[in-house]
Amino acid sequence: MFTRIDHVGIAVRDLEKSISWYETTFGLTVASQEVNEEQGVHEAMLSVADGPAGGSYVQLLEPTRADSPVGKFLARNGEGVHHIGYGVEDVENALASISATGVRLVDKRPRHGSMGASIAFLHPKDTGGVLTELVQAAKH
Ligand code: V0V
Ligand code: CO
Repeated sequence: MFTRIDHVGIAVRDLEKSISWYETTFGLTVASQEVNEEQGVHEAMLSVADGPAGGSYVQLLEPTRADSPVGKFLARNGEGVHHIGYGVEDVENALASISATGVRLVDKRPRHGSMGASIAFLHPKDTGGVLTELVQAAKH
C-alpha cells in the first residue's frame, strides 16, 4: 500500500531557527514553506532525497496556536518527532482498506496538505502510538 516514506514530521518551537539548523548541519534545502490554518501549522518541507515514487522530506512544524495538534504536542512532549507520512497512490482507497481493519481514522476524508498533496491521519492510539499520515502527492 505504501510507496515510500514521504516525510517525517517534527514539532519545533521556532521554524526559522530549525530550518537554519537543518540547512547548516545536514545541508538540506527548503522545498516549500506554507501556513496551513486548518492544521494550525506553519511548516517547511526540506528535501532529503528523490526516488522513482517521489521525494522524501523532513517536515518542520511550528504551531500557529497553542490549542492545535502540534501546540498540544509541544506542551506535553517538547520538540521531537510528531508523525510519519507514508506515500500512497490513492489516499481514499488506502483510507477505506485501513479503516476496514478497525483502525480509527482522524480524517474520514482527505484534507489539503503541503505542496498540494491530499493527506489523511490515522489515530495514534490505534497505530502503536505513532501518529500516521497518508500522503497522495499532487500530480505533476
Ligand atoms: C497526541 N497523541 C499522540 C500524538 N498527539 N501520540 C503520538 N503522536 C502524536 N503526535 C496522544 C496523546 O499523547 C494522548 O494520549 C492522546 O493522543 C490524545 O491527545 P490530545 O493531545 O489530548 O489530543 P486530541 O485527542 O485532541 O488530538 C490527538 C489527535 C490530533 C491525534 C486526534 O493530534 C490530530 O488530529 N492530529 C492530526 C492532525 C495533525 O497532527 N496536524 C499537524 C500536522 P494519552 O495521554 O491519552 O495517552 S499537519 C501536516 O502534517 C501537514 C499539513 C502535511 O503533512 O502536509
Ligand atoms: Co505531515
